[in-house]
Amino acid sequence: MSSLLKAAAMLLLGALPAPVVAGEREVSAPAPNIVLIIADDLGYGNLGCYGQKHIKTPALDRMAAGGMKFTRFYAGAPVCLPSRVCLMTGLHSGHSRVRINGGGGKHPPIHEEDTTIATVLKTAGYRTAMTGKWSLGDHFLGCVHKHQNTDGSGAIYKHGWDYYFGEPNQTYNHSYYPGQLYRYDPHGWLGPETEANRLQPVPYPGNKRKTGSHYSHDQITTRALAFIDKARDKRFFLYVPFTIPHADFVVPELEDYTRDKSWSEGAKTFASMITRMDRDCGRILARLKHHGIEKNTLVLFTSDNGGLKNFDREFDNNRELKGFKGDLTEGGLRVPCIAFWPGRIKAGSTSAEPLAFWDFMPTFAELAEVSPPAPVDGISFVPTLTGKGRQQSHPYLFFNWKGKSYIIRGEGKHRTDAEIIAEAKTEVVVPRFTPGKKAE
Ligand SMILES: [Ca+2]
Repeated sequence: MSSLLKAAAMLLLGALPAPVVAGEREVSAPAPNIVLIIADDLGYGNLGCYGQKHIKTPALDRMAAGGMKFTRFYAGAPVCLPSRVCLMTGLHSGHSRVRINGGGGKHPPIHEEDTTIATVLKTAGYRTAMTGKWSLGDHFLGCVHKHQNTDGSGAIYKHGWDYYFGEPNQTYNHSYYPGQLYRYDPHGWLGPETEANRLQPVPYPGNKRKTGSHYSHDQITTRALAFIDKARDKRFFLYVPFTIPHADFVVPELEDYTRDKSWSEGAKTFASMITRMDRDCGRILARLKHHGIEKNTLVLFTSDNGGLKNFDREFDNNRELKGFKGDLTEGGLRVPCIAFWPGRIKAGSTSAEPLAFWDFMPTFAELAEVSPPAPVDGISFVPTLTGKGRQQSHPYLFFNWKGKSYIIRGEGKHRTDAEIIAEAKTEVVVPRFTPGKKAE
């Protein structure tokens, strides 16, 4: 009897068919929501769960205790913009199209033909939202800065986002009391509908760059939480690129535990910024639990590049790792990464699998049951997260920055540096993503 006839017969008999029929393919769990939080310039040693002795990070420590901590996880590059391009496209910096950072308020945008994680997840039916530092394009219709009020290739609406709140320009993010942030909400989920191809300024006339009434990090957090409230009964991808602890070093109030320390005001501020961000990560996790969706939500926390030289004397930002942000070294590239998914990820587990920013794309595509774009440099680390299936390992991790290459060797056959560099820097043609169900 065919399964259809069997089901019809069971319905006629008033019996409910069992959800999984023995001998047939197991029905997989529904695709989870995904929340990806990244800090800006947070070092490998800046969290308690990674050995930090002074800065208090209880929420992220709890997240690690209830989830998985990665000890060999790498950003895409040692600075913000090229690292985030790797994250968004699944390509390492030998293949990604934007490998420089820019500066002075001018930054090269992601290309229009680059496919982002948001675009891929949107094709799988996810609602996609970003609150924070985009960095991958600062020319948008609606921006108050004249040179930015144009329609550039990095415009958010061209890269799969349903909702945005923040400041797209990388440099302007580093003011914590900006004159305005921007919202993009064409569906009107968190306020009046905006136009579909432009940002709408949210002015803060009381803000004077380093002082003011509206601390940008708090504004970003508020929208992230509001989006969870709004999207809780839908499948969603929430990307929260926080701006902490990048300079300026400014915080509304110092944390109590810093007050009696002999640290400089700057160090007290730096520690207080990280603790503030930690608390807000805890609020995001609490909000998921409050809505009863934490067991169907994968939350990841990481940082966009290695830790800073600032306040290293007080806080040993990168522990024993050599170098800092901007360096093509372990200290410039290795970052904390924590994954939390109750019931699916074993609590208190640790993974030393070498993984990198370009692995998010194929991991999220697998969870969403769609194909990642091709070609892609990343590998899915779903087997590591869930403990099911065989984890493929990278033969090497490749980084290119300012004309120099850095190779981290993994498993597999021996290759010389020259062979790896030749392979990793071979130009690839990246076609537009064509959505499709994952092959059986
Ligand atoms: Ca950064």
